[in-house]
Amino acid sequence: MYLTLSNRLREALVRHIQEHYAISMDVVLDHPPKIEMGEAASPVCFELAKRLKIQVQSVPVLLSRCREALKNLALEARLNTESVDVTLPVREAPFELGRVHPITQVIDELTTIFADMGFAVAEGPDIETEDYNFTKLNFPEDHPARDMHDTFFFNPKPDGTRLLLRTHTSPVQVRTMLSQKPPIRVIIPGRTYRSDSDQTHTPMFHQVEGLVIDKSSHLGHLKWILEEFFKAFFEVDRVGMRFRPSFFPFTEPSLEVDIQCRRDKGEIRFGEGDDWMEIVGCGMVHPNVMRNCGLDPDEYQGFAWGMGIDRIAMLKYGMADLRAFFDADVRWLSHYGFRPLDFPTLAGGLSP
Ligand code: 2NL
Repeated sequence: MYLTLSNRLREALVRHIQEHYAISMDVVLDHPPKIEMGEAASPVCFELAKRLKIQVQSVPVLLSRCREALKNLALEARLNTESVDVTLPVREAPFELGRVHPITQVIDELTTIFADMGFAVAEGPDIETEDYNFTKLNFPEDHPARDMHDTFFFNPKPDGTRLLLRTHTSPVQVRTMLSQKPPIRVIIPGRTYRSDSDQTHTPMFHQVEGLVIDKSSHLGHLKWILEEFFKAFFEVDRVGMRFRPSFFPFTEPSLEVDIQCRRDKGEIRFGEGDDWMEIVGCGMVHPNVMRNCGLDPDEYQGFAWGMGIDRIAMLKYGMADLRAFFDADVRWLSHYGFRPLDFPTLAGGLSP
């Protein structure tokens, strides 16, 4: 073990040892600053102790005294040089400087709204099987969504099956139905992936889907849920809705929902005006999907819906370009981001 001291410290230590332990200063100073205390330490220490004219029981005792002396010196030096100016203004704490991404904020907002209606949040993996992403959801084998051009597939496994990046959050509903007994009331917010890239599409985007399964759940319930959601989310007292027939492989009947809006010089207001905006797809869960997920369609029925989180975030907070969401530009985030402690509550107003 080496004990290496700067001259300044050595002198201070010498002074300190002399004052506190009455050890001759000359001897310590005479000694070279590097003291070896390895295997050959005992003769050195013995010699040192003899020359110091004190009773040193062991090397550790000497070392711990030195260590203590050094600590005291360091503390003294800090106390002499440091000062606290209590009149300075308070600096912003780091958590005040950070910002919550609008996607995270919107997920927090919609989770709060659906939680108030009794929905749980379910999560699942981003990497899925073809079976959970397509087959169990009643996609025919030759459906275009299964195409390499639209979906990110991994290389096939020896048994021929392929993993993929989920193209929607529906596989999580499949997992929920396979593992839970109805009544089921869940929402699934999360990342989804499609091979698509332009001003309104990014290869990774966010979706929230909802699923309700019980003995007699029907489209009337769905209509109420969506209406309450849109009123709470867009913070308006009323909102007109329009249901149009549509098609999805996993629902029957399938519907597309428009909400009433007014487009005014680039600004959009919901719940007024005579324009419509398509915002959500939905329907009654297809009996084939129920069966594929272990539920008897003669005993249970339910509905599901899905919408884009990025899109409703852009609509609510007036952000024009989707691609900026994922550029990780701190300037964008400090402008559009939210303060971390302003989390959404229904009582306090969803958005700050
Ligand atoms: C859209 C449409 C939709 C669903 C998602 C769903 C999930 C299961 C069964 C049945 Cl497990 N349906 N989800 C249903 C209808 C529409 O999303 O346009 N999304 C952006």
